[in-house]
Amino acid sequence: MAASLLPHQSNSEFEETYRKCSELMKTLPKGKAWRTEHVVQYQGFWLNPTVALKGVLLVQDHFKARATDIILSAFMKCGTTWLRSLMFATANRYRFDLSTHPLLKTGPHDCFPMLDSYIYQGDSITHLELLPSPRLFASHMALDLFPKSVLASGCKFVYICRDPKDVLISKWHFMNKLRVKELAPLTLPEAYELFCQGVSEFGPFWDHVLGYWKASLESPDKILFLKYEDMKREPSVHLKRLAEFMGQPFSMEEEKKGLVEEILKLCSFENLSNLEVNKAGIQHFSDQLVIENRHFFRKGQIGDWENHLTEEMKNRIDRITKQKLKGSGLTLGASPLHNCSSWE
Ligand code: PAP
Repeated sequence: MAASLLPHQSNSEFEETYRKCSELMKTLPKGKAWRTEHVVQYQGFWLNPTVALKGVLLVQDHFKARATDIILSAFMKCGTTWLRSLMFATANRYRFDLSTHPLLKTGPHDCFPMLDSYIYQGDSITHLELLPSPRLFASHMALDLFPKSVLASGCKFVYICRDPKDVLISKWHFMNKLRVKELAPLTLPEAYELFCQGVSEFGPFWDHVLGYWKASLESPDKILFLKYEDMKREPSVHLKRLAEFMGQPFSMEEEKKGLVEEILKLCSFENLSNLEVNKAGIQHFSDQLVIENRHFFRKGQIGDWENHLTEEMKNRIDRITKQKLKGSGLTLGASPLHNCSSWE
């Protein structure tokens, strides 16, 4: 729907939230940030004060979830771009032909909004409310940061996590590309130390993962917990699980026609990263945050940490992971295979 057809959204009802945000910024504990100077700790999680904190508060105060919403959630650099494409292509497979698919022209980031960064842009709350059901959103928010009303709405979450060592390396590369010019680049030892201490935008990483993991055990029909490594190793197995969870399982006929493989090919790193829109396009999150699409595609591999971390660094992250996840039943990295024939 064209923006001009939308009713005018007055910002007055959000003024209270903006005022709260300014007040909070002055009082919340501060930590060193990866992209900007500092992050603030809000309800246990580290957030950029001008972008993410504002988004989280607006979601908490104003977002009205619907039972039919599906929110793709992840800590940074765990596979949002990939999952976004897969979910969009799966949900809309009856509408679009794969050869002229909108993903080929608009790229993954414009196919559905990142809730927490979109919500504070202009008339976005009105836009969100006018979107037809079922709505798809992406988010980096920890589950505990969502208001109770979202969970009570009966909406679904798809969560993707990844080996924290690869997350650290991916995030370190990404944040240095976006780092404000006035600051010297963040060195890997600095990023590593901050990551281990949990001081990392939207983190601590382990708390983020555990929140969704525990909720997925309690409500498996509402929260689908996926791992990047499993998706890489057995993509068709997990795409079929995803489609089923979304309430749109692939039929035998679709499977026989090879639709699962075609969607995987459309959304593959190789295909997406070579599209013009992903080489030259940009995302305008705010006046302070404009990201070139190409930065969302780096290597798309498992285990790149081996090229960067020493044995000692690796061991410390593995120790923290073991300690934090103890008793949860969760292990990070690849799970046992479902189907050996689908190894890449
Ligand atoms: P975000 O947190 O900024 O949204 P996100 O998309 O979650 O980023 O993660 C980016 C990572 O996914 C990058 O990993 P790398 O730095 O280790 O390479 C990126 O390359 C990878 N990625 C992007 N698209 C795909 C894809 N289609 N398949 C597999 N991996 C992908």
